[in-house]
Amino acid sequence: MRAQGPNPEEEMSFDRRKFVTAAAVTAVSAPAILRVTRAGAAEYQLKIANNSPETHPLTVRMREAAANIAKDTGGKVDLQVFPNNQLGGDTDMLSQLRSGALEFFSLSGLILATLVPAASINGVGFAFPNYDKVWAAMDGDLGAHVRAQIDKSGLYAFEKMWDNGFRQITSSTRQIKSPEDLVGFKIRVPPSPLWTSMFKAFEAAPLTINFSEVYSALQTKVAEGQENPLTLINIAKLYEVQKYLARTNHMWDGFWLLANGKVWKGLPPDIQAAITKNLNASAMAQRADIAKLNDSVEKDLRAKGLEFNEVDPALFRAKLQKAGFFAEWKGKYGDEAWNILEKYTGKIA
Ligand code: X2X
Repeated sequence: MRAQGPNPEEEMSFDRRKFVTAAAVTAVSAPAILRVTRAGAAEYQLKIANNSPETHPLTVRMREAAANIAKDTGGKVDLQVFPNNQLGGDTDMLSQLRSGALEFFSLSGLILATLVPAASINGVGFAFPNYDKVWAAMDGDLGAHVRAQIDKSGLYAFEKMWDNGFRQITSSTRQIKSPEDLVGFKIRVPPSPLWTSMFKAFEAAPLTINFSEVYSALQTKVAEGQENPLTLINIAKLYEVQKYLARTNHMWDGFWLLANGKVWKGLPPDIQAAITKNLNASAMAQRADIAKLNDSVEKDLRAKGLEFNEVDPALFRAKLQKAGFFAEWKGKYGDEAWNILEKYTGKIA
């Protein structure tokens, strides 16, 4: 080491070399996160992507995080935001994340379950009664359990999940008032075994379609209906191609903010700290945004012509129970995980 104080220029280029070498020996597909650029330009150009429109709180708060990360790192990190499936549907973006072509990505735990089976556990039908229980679980032991599994998959998950919401069923053809109305119903579901299993248990006809294709699938009537939280239904303008909305609250769904594991581990600790701090802070703000929107979005959607109806969730839950849905998924997750879930939700089945 030098006897005198380090020259900042030298220090920086030493770090760069070290980083390039580490990336070259560990990464098969050499995630291209480092650009040696002119003085003053960002050292780390990283991409973060999602499936939600520009005005959705998920995107708005990602942009906020990116701006704060640039500020906190003195411009060293340039986190470029690609919202609204600009880089492809969720399935594509997950592949890109795994290969390192994409560095950061928010993904529903249920879809992540195609890679990390434990990650769909929060979506078990009618498990969560309200947000207090959701955040206690996901910020607590249930989230920790899932994150440990994500870690083993070669991805990295930040501590704070982002909200998608409690999901509701929409339809262009018929009102869903009781479980019988779902029989034979052509409903789009996201790519995830839990979703397909649940709507098969309702005797519906689930079609697996990425969100990037949902609007057109509904418009062309390939699918009669879909299910999503109110805020997304509103912001993605699904009311333009749907007539009815049933307040089923059939599951809570949220986004894990994920990083490619090798890319993440290759970043220096101070950069990691700045990214972590700001992504987690923006996640908390994003949850509050959705909570606020939840107060007004129903009125908004009604005004746009969507016809709402309430349902008795007990009837829907009973149908799942009778179909063996809970027993099947308890078996898949295992007793340990199921017990952690029920610690927060109370006895599910
Ligand atoms: O695909 C969906 O429906 C969405 C946007 O809610 C998810 O990300 C799971």
